[in-house]
Amino acid sequence: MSVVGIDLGFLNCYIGVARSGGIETIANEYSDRCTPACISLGSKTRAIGNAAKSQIVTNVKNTLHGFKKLHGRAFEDPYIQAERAKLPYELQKMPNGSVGVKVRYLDEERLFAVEQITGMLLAKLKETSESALKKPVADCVISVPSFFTDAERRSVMAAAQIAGLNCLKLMNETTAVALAYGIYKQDLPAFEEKPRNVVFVDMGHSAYQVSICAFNKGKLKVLAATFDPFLGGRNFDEALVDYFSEEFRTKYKLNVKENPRALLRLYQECEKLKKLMSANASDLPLNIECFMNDLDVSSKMNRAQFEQLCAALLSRVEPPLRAAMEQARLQREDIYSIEIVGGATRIPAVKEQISNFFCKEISTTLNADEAVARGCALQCAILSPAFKVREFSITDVVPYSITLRWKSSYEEGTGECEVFCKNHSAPFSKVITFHKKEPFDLEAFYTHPHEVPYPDSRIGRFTIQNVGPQHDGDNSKVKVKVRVNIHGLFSVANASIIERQNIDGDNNDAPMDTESSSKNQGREDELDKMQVDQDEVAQKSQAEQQKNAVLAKTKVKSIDLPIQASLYRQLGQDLINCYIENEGKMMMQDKLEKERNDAKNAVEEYVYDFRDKLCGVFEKFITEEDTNKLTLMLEDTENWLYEDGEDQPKQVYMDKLQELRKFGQPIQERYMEHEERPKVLNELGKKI
Ligand code: ATP
Ligand code: K
Ligand code: MG
Repeated sequence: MSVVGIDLGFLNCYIGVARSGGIETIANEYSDRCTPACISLGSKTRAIGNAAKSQIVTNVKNTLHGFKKLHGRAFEDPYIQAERAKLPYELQKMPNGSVGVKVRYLDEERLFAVEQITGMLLAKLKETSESALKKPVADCVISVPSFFTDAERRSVMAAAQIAGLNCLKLMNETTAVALAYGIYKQDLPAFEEKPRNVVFVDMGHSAYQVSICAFNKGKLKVLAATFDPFLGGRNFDEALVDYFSEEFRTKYKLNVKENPRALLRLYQECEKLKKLMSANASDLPLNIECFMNDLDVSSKMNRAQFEQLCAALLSRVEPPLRAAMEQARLQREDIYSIEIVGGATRIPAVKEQISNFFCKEISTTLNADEAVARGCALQCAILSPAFKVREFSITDVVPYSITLRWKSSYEEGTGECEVFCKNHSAPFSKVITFHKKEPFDLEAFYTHPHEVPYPDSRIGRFTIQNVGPQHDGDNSKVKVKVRVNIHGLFSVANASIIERQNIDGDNNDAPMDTESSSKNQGREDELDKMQVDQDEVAQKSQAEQQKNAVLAKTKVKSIDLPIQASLYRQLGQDLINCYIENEGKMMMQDKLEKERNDAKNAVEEYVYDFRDKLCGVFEKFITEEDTNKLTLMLEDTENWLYEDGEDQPKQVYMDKLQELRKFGQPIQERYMEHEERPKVLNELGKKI
């Protein structure tokens, strides 16, 4: 079984794998360990990753990038509408209200859901892993930003399913980094000692995330996770693009923003310039040939100007750091080190902001590009039963507080209760007891909508079914288990009704309710008890309850209740299955197209090789007349490849190759025979 971790970046994806020797990141077919999050749809095939990136400027409307944060959102979402105005390809509303892209693919107009797009990317990463590991890959851990809401997480899960991946865990990016940091540290404080507090900062292309983790030997606990979901390298690129567009407007009378190709090229050049400015403080040139209207443009900038231009962005570095320290209730002197990752933390002014805030040097010992993928691979190794890895326990946090609301059955209005506070440990389960006579609804939502970078605070509605009064007409006691699971997803995991029965009734060994004696005191409270148990503990306490059964006066039976869940922006499994089928078809199409191209290339190669040999090694084995005839035939074939033979079915190329071989083969044989003869004679000579 293979163990794979995927950093699903906004711009750059990496794959970590666990092998017996440790964790490594693997390279794709371009010997590149970074696979661009880019997909280009063509009239015959899809290009994914590096091959797609090179088509951003040439196939503007059908080359997709920057789609990571289109997940789990409604088309009308203000974020989506803002992105839509800037993206060079067309976003469109899906029938279910979520986000899709409209492209031309296989010479037809097609609409793809964002889950399908990310599914294509993940399928590519799966394929890259499989060819590196030389075995099938399904189990994996995929990274997501710590600020992703349930809807966004579920949407990424659907994409994984479409790609044929079995995602064992959606792992928060900064937590993956923390694991990559901690697992090999030999000198972490012992279990009972004061933990080592480390700050992790990740600024990528699209987002900025901070977390503070407490480490002890064999464990890490996230204390706080904060973020600016809208601050990343792309914002710095945008500042440069705006600046130069304005300059080119006055200097060259060009309207860059109206020309998508020119704008994309300017983005690419500005990103390069930004990176150069990280290494060099002096004036650096920006030159673009044939930029617009056959005009070459040029300008320059230095680091000081850049920092001035980006002052507003740079001022956004500190607040999440401050918030994280406040939420973790730590002072600067409690921090052991500050570890930074993510491409945009290479900007000197960003680093400076961070180190100034902590009054401390920052550490860059982690691999800034690969730490997330490595952490995910480590997590996958820990979760995989097939892999031996050092024990390491990871406790993450709930990013936003979650509240449950229910309709009260005995009074007007509703009741509600916060079930998870911000930064609460996760994964985690809690049991809540209700007293109800009839089925009831629980609505889960984010308590403080303004804290959530998402316009809708709904998580889902859970209907607890089959609830009725007890035999005596009293309210029934219903236990509901709410949970934030390993992926960071909230759910009502199960519900059961506790039925009291007269002890003289039937005589089975149903467990008895030890709490029944105190039942009458808490009666008016519908929600009388919230048990707070970590998962394992919860299971144990249930077992203990059963053991204690004899103590009670009444007998109780616990019956599981069906729960009908309707999750906000959830894709139905039918739709996902349909996407899975479609992905399979597209993969098949890509495979056939590749085979067709390979067959065509084989003809071309044969032509070149044959021609070389005709006036080389074959010369002695063929008459001049035949040489001329064959040369002509090769020339015809070459011309055919560029004209009528440009675009033919695979079989046509195979037949063509066969035909050429009919002429080539006899000459090749004569030649080989000649080559072998001296060797054979030599061998014979030795024997004699
Ligand atoms: P996200 O984490 O938002 O999903 P990502 O993981 O794809 O995005 P990274 O690969 O961490 O992003 O970082 C890419 C960003 O880092 C780009 O904006 C890139 O221009 C920037 N970057 C990379 N190297 C440098 C550098 N030397 N100086 C400045 N910026 C850099
Ligand atoms: K990345
Ligand atoms: Mg990243």
